[in-house]
Amino acid sequence: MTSFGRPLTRNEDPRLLRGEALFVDDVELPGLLHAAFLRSPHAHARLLAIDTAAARARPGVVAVVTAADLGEYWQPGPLLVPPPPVPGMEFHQRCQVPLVRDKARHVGEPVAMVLAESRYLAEDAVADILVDWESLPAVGDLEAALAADAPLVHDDLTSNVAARVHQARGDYAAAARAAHLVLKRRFTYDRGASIPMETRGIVADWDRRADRLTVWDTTQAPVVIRNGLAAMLGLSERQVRVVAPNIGGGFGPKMMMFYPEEVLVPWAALRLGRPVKWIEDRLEHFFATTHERSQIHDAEIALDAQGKILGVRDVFLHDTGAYDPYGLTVPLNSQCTLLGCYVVPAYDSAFTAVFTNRTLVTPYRGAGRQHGVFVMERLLDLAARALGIDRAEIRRRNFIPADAFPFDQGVIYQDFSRLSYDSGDYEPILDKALAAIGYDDFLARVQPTARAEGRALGIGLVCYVEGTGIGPYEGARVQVQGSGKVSLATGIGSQGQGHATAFAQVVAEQIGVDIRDVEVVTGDTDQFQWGVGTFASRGAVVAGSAAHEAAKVVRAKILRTAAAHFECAEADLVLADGAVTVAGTDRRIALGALAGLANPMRGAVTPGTEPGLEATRYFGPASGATASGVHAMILEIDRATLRPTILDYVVVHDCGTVINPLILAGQIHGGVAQGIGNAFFEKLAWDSEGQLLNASLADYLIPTALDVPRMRLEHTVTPSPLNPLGVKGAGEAGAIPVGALFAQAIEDALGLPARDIEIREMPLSPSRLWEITEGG
Ligand code: MCN
Repeated sequence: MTSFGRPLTRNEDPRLLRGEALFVDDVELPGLLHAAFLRSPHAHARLLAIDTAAARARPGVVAVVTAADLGEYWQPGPLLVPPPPVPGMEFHQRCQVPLVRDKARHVGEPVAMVLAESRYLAEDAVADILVDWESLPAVGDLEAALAADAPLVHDDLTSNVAARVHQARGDYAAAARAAHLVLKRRFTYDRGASIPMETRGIVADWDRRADRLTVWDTTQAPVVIRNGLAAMLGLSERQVRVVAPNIGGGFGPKMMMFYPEEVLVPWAALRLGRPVKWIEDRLEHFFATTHERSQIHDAEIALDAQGKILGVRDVFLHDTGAYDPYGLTVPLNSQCTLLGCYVVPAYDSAFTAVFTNRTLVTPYRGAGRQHGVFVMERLLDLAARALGIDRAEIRRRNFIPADAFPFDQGVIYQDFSRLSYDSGDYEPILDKALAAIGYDDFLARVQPTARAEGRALGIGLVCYVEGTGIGPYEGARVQVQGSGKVSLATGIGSQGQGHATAFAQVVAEQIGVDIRDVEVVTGDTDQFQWGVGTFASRGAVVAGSAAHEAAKVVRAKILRTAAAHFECAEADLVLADGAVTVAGTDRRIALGALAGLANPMRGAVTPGTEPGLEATRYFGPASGATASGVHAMILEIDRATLRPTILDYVVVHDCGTVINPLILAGQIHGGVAQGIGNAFFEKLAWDSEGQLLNASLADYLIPTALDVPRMRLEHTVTPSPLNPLGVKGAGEAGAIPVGALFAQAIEDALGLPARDIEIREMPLSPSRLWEITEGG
């Protein structure tokens, strides 16, 4: 029976559950040194002098490294994502240096690295380092950063503007003039952190006999790290092996290539000839691992009297933090995703990315899409309220019709192509969601009854698209081994997405083996040489398709080899259960034995043939696949404490063909949990000087299992025509719409329309909600 599409439990779980899986911190090597970092306590300060003598003198300390010690290796990191090809755009690239030499630009920026026999000694020695700082006024606030007299984060620029991008199509001014209603509002979405269970970590080992550097790294992009490290350290790519073993969550920030520690730890291992380990502690994680979200939007929507959108205008600020190595991925995603599931005849959107003295901003699950969805869905909610149209109905009236795909949105997207939705059908998704949550019954019966009892119950429903599966490419090698097991290697890494199972299902589908007999290797550059990384929900689409293509070639080789062996036609063969059988006979050969036949001592290589049952294939999609969905929620607000309790939560999701529904459900559940955190718990609090005030899990609250409701998940399937599996990605969908959903459901629960109070900011908290609703 085929395994593709079945909810199989994960191949990787037994080892993980038994605690036997290798994580970076499990790597122990003889002679291991431990690194600890002195980090800037200031958001903005000039480094006048640094005295490391006491630290160096401490017993057990092997080296103390400052910017001066790095010599030619003291270079800003590479620009990871170049600016998009939008005509007239402005972009100032400022990448982070490995150690502060002249000026620190955010709290937590590395200043010195101590290498010692233990982490304890290294930490003690960090405390011995004396730095003479000249503290400078800092830019800790997004809007203040643009004031004429704002301190400059980068002295060589004339302002804190990092980029300006304007994309427009249609005539918004004319749309607004013709409109029955023009609604203009300000929306804010504040900063959050991704908080993976495992923080970042690196172990580097220079093997002088083999002339090779091995780096275990919690990265989402092992091949890119391998190539970059080779270039930065003056080694060939062959000399560097990067292994991203099991990783306890990445969510985007582990895609940041390169963090200073990612260069410094391998550099130290090479320099000292001893292996070096650094594991980020949770405090460091708050300051030194990238954040996301903070934007301020001034948006307006123009509609006719029936609620048809005539145009949208959006002008927004995006906080990029102190450096912008990741280019404009996040604000560009916000700009594009705002268009959502809707026909927007005129769109005019301009953003300014702004340097601040805060931790860098790079993609975190959703990668800017939350903001776009929040702004658009809120505009529609408020417009529906003003026009007296039902919330579901106003969305339905504006959906892109099912026969309009592929649908050109006319804006430049994250992958620098023009954003085009490959396929979709939004009305059935909405209908399923309305039915599942009991929308009509809730409004007609449940809510009035609850209100009569003094209870504040509200319903929300939010539509969204998720751009997934962008290129440029991934590759896969499939090989039948002599043991009969099938191996699959790809260049991407896994951080918990279940690739070892889902990709095994893709391969097993072609080769007719049990998925437990498919050994999937991801994240080891010695196993697969090329690849880009796990981000933008592209694993299933891009690496999955490469695995499919490679497995198809292997299947053909299997049948060809078996036909020659049995001296029969390929059409007479059945490939199943790890063996090839001549149909209707007992003539059978196991795949392992066939692999031996395909790779004999003699005669395998004749002109035009190659030995072995193996193949390598690459897949690069023409453009991304657009998944879509509706989340609907019923919640109750405790009137005394303003704490919400989610009573029901429905997700209807279309990610094309589903490889493994169980994994998919896990992806959605995890995403929603993170979305709930972003919406109602998690907010990084800063003072105006760029100091982070809640850098601990006691102060920065993340949702617990008790805060995450049971979810009901349903699917529709609109296959993508852009890849052979028909799949679309699903990794970020859970997180994207939750903020907008909370805002709508809370307004509904508190009966806010009547009181003319609007929720236009994320994240919320009971106290913030009290301020909004009570005017505190
Ligand atoms: N899948 C499926 N059928 C589909 C689509 C996906 O069965 N139609 C399965 C895939 O085979 C894969 C999983 O769902 O096993 C996620 O696939 P995909 O949507 O392609 O996402 P990626 O593999 O590219 O993973 C990246 C994505 C992103 S962008 C973030 S952020 C995120 C996420 O995955 N980070 C995660 N989910 C995460 N899950 C865990 N546990 N940890 C993270 O860091």
